[in-house]
Amino acid sequence: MPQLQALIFDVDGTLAETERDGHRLAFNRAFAAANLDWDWSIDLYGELLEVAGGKERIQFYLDRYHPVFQPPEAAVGDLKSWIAALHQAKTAHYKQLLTEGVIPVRPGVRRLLQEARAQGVRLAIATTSAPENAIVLLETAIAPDAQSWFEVLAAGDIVPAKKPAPDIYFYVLQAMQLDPQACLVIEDSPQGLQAALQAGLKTIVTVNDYTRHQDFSGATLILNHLGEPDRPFEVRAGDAGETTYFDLALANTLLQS
Ligand code: XBP
Ligand code: MG
Repeated sequence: MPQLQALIFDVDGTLAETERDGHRLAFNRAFAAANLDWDWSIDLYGELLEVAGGKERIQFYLDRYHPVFQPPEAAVGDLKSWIAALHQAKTAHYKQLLTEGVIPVRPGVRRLLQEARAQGVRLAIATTSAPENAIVLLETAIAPDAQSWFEVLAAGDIVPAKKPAPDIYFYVLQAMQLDPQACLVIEDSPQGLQAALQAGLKTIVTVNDYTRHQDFSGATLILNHLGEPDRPFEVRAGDAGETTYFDLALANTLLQS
């Protein structure tokens, strides 16, 4: 079995808990600014997370709750471009929220990234979210130069089919010329897990409030978070041995198991 060569990180829910107090609020701010009386509550948003991607999520919401919706008179073009414009406004609100510093990085993430950099383990991002969102999150929540830590930042519409399709992971493997057996993925959602597994990648899941009760069959290890030396993780499924926080030694053991 090969040694670990790369870690591939999902962004939303994995690097930081961005969904409830980040993306959700940004969607609602964009709706209000567009004079729409839509309000995505915490519970409703949990339901809408079934569909990855902001534009796809708006379309899913319309199909389910406003099936006969017509864009306002003034909107130019078809529904798809109207959604794209609304989503662009949402992205601006989201980036503004991030610069306010409301979203902290999850436990263990910065430590693991630093350990990987120190040991020459390559890093990549595979996210459904827009690239600019991922970049601002890296800069604001992790480090001003954190974008440069990642060799590939695969995001948003770079592949046409979003998670649970495996395309974004195939994209990363191709761009970095990596064998999937030499990589580990960190994800937080069943859609992300499915995408990674279909690309032949072993996956560690760190659950969050929205995903803790979901089905993660096929994951190599399921944790509440990556943990820190003074903040042990809880193992939800899988075998972490005696380890209490996720580090490269554990990553290598899991890769070779
Ligand atoms: C999570 C998502 C994203 C965000 C919204 O992506 O589903 O769609 O909720 O992002 P991942 P955009 O966990 O793969 O990072 O509005 O920018 O699409
Ligand atoms: Mg995610």
